[in-house]
Amino acid sequence: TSRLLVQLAPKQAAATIAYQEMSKAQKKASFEAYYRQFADELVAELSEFEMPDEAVRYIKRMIDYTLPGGKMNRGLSVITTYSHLVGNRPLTEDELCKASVLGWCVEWLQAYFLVADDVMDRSVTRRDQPCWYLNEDVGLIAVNDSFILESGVYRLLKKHFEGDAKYATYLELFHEVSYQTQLGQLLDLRTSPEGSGPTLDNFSLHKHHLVVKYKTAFYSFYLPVALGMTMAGITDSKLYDTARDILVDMGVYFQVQDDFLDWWQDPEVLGKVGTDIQDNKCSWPVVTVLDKCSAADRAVLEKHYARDDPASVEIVKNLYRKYDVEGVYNAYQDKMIAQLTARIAQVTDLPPAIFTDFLDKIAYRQK
Ligand code: DMA
Ligand code: MG
Ligand code: MG
Ligand code: MG
Repeated sequence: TSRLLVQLAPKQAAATIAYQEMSKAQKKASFEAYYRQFADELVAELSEFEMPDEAVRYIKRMIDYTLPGGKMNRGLSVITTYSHLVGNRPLTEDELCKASVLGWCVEWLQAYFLVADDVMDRSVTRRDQPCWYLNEDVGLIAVNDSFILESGVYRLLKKHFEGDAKYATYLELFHEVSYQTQLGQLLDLRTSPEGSGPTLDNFSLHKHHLVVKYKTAFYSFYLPVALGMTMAGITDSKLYDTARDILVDMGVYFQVQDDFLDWWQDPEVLGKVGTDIQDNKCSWPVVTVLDKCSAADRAVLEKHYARDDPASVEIVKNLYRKYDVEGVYNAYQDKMIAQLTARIAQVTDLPPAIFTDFLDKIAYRQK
């Protein structure tokens, strides 16, 4: 082995990347360049599965439609985490490639959830374009497409990590958080049954917390960091507990932002049209109002929430204004950021920058 190391050393030394010194735009460009490589790998191996040209073209179109164009916070956080854990020394090309595979696997997982989520939520736009299922030749085929996106995670992991001592841990992490997310989506959808009219009695801040913890926090926040930790060779479960505690709460904050922006933000800025009011969602603005509104206003909500009618939606939004959901939200953000910052400052067994970097990406976000 020592002879092998000597042979490899010059090549690796020549190909090191000072990741922390790269600008935000450079990090994004590097990550995006890997997208083309990984997407092409998945498309190329379809010939081994006897897929006719038409099917290959469809899958290529589907992944190119559903994967790029997001903020890529989740994927990029895998690389940032790893980089902090190795002391911010320059990464070798091999390390950057591996961390980028894991990052893109998180983005593939996210695309899988979003394609299915948009069907179930009957959403209209996502990342500034019509939702995938709304393409004329797609429709409910999008359900199977979401499964193909999920398989992309495992194809990429197999291709790049089969035989690696950490392969099973990576698989385990993706399986675990996928199940948590699916359970969260179940709670989200069962709390908002379709065609039932409002189900306000099912809604509460407590219920909201449970839904968003499961549907969003684990896969969006814990997963990327846990992957970076695994790649860096961390095995102590206590460290994963420390990370999970902070990141799950950061994820809850992130989904409260998503719920608030759903009604408050201009769809042009957000890249998607909000549907939570029409969809009878147990979303943060409505539980915030329910928590403090009069019986008369609760009756107004009973009448107008969950109606696919612009006049009813406007009445609900007026109640959000009446009960100053925006002010409550601003105070909530300040409180969450202060609390998370204080907790991060207490972390001694992991580099706190892992968490501050992630928090900086989402604090006071507008989209
Ligand atoms: C997002 O919930 C959760 C998952 C697992 C996709 P959401 O429906 O509020 O997301 P969006 O607002 O992006 O449709
Ligand atoms: Mg949705
Ligand atoms: Mg949803
Ligand atoms: Mg939403």
